[in-house]
Amino acid sequence: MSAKERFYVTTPIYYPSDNLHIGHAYTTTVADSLARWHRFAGREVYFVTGSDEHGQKIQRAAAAKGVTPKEYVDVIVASFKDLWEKLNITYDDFVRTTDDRHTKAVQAVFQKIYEKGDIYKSAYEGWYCTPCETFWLESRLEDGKCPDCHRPVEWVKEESYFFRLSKYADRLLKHIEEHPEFIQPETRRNEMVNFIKSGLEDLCISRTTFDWGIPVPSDERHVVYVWFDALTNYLTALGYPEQTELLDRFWPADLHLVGKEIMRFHTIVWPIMLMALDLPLPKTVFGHGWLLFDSDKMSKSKGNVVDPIALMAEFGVDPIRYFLLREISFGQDGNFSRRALIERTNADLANDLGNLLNRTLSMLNRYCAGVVPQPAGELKEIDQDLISYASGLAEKVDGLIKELKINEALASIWRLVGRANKYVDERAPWNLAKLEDKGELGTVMYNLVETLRVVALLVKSFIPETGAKIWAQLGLEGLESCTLADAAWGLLQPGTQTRKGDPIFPRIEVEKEAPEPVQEKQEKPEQPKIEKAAPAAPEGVLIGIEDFMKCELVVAEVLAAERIQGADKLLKLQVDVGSEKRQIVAGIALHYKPEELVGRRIIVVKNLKPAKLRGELSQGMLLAATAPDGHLEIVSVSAAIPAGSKVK
Ligand code: ME8
Repeated sequence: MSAKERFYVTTPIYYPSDNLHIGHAYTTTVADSLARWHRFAGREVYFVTGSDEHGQKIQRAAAAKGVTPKEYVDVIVASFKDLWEKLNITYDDFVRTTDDRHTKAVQAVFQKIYEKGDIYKSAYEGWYCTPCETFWLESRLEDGKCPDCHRPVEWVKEESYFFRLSKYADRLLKHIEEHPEFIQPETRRNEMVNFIKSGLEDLCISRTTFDWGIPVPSDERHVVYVWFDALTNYLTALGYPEQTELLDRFWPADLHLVGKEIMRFHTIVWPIMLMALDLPLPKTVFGHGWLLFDSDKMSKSKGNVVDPIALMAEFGVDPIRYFLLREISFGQDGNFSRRALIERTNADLANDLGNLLNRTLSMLNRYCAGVVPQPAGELKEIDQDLISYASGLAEKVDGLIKELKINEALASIWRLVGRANKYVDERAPWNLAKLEDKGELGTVMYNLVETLRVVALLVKSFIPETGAKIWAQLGLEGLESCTLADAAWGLLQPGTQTRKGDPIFPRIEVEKEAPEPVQEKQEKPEQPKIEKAAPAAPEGVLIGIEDFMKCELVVAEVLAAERIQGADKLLKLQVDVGSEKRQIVAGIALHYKPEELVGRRIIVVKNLKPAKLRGELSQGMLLAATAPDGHLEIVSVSAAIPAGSKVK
């Protein structure tokens, strides 16, 4: 039997100098989704994250609070773990650099490289950026400031140990050339190659002007430089310096996932440390882009960070996970905005996926008593089309995930969801249900439920709660033990009793453009103006006529209608409401072709606050009725009633 494939993935270990923000949640959500996917695909996975607790930055932050560094980090590290639990992160190990096992690993690494002759004692005199914990040559500064974070640097002069980076430059360049997958994406590889070619200086790897760090073996006046300390965590997690079974199984790492700003440490310093230790290099270091806020990098000092805990409390976990994974082209920078999050949730989760589940199970309840029927009869081309796309999808997603094309993997799953929604409209089960021979209805309903089963399996690594909810509504069990092979077409058992539940993603109504709410701002923002629409009045609650009269309903003639690019569900209508012309955006594109609407007299709520949908102004709302299976019809009157007529 061939050995199982393995996958060791890591995130950066974050600084507990402050609470984590959505940018940190991004890296960790990506790593978690990859780890979950590879486990699902039957691979042996090890997933490590942690906290980078030493260094001058933390020591100063603790002193400012009047507590010891350890007291300071203990509180913040607990909040990291709480965040990861809320975000459903399934790490196998969490390395704290204050763990004893880590001290042992760092001291062993230092000693081994020292004995090899690649560490020597000298004195450092030069610039240092404390927020980035980085030494800088004068020539690399920009306007005298740190070229990475643009904050002031400090002049440091102290006795230090140095690591002979320069000795390994050629070997590293050769490795990069021979292993194009080592540094990804390609733009980062080019940046790193240029950096190395511009000349590597030996690196200062100890400090003596403060003591919050791991002591250098046999010279305890020095503490190990925080990056030399932190990078070692990837070995600590496997039990280094012991020759453990974990180390044998999982080293070299398959993927170090990091933000692009710390690529130099991971693709130059870390590989050279490993070369000096005679250990193999990680297979891939991927430097992803930044999550920007108003096109600027989020950072505490700029006061523009978004708090993931507050977002999860408001929107739930899976909308946040989905947004991060789907919205941002992996490798590139992407913008975070509340508006984009709401639109993504509504379009992909509520409308596409949620609606497919809801309408399929409603129809199954109505036509088949909620029981999965036996497919019967010959397959039509439309059926074949759906089945063949769904059948090849698991393998396709696996390929995309292996290539780290995460947003494309999700897009390919959502193409199946889109196809299935279209399939409902094309195959119109409500018409098939009227036929005496129920064979074709059985085939169509089976195909829909089976599509949802496949979708639940394929999405569960990315949005785990959603996968589980769909699975439960389909009346299935044993999701945890399913593997990629279970996503093959046709494994759904006819006779399965489904259990329709509440909609899995209620739509979030957007009323107005609003400033983005942020975790912390120099000036407190006004109350966020994007509001969720008031929920529909519960059934049975009576309202007075004066409440109803507040609603100005009029007849409107549709003058023109068109699709909105990039929004499958929306149509943009130009209507005449008697007194004026208005634009209305309505989510009816799956039910009406634009040309079917022109000339119709529809009913609109004229005094609804204007809203923007996909950047298009909507000045009113049309009335429509939706059947439980999702079939939708617009309310309209004949041409005898002119535009502008009141409706009561
Ligand atoms: O650098 N967009 O820790 P750190 C995307 N301790 N990702 C972001 C982000 C943003 N706006 N902001 C942060 C350190 N990140 C070191 C690491 S590893 C041996 C030591 C993510 O707390 C991204 O992964 O500053 C980035 O590289 C990391 O957080 C920086 O976290």
